[in-house]
Amino acid sequence: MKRVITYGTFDLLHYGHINLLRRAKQQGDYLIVALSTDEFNWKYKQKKCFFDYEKRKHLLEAVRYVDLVIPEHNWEQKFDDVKMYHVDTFLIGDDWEGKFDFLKEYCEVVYLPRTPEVSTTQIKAGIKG
Ligand code: C2G
Repeated sequence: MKRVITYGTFDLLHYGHINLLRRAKQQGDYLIVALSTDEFNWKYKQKKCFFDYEKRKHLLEAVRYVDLVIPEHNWEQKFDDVKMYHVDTFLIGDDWEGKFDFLKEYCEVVYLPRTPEVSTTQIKAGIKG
């Protein structure tokens, strides 16, 4: 069984996220999503989420491509996650191109093109009008 892991905030889940998750699942048989906690988002990514962690987790668990959702508490946990979950492939959007190449000694590292025309920031701006 080929195990894939990806990381993210996935706030205001949209079709760009779904495109990523669909392609991630195509890379293997089992997809783990490490979902950024509210604390991690605020402290390290300066992101204030519209939906809190539990709501974002609930949404992701309803996505057919996702097999397991775990919390992302910090930048450093990727090493441990890859080992603990016997991950074969780490995958993320190419806005992170090159940033996680240090994982290459532990697993395959894949950067996929983002869906260019949609973003959570843009959706939030639209909500504000
Ligand atoms: N994404 C995408 N297309 C978009 C928006 C997002 O393909 N239009 C992808 C991103 O490249 C990422 C995933 O969807 O792979 C989740 O995006 P974010 O929630 O913005 O994740 P981010 O804040 O970049 O967190 O440790 C890594 C970080 O947790 C990644």
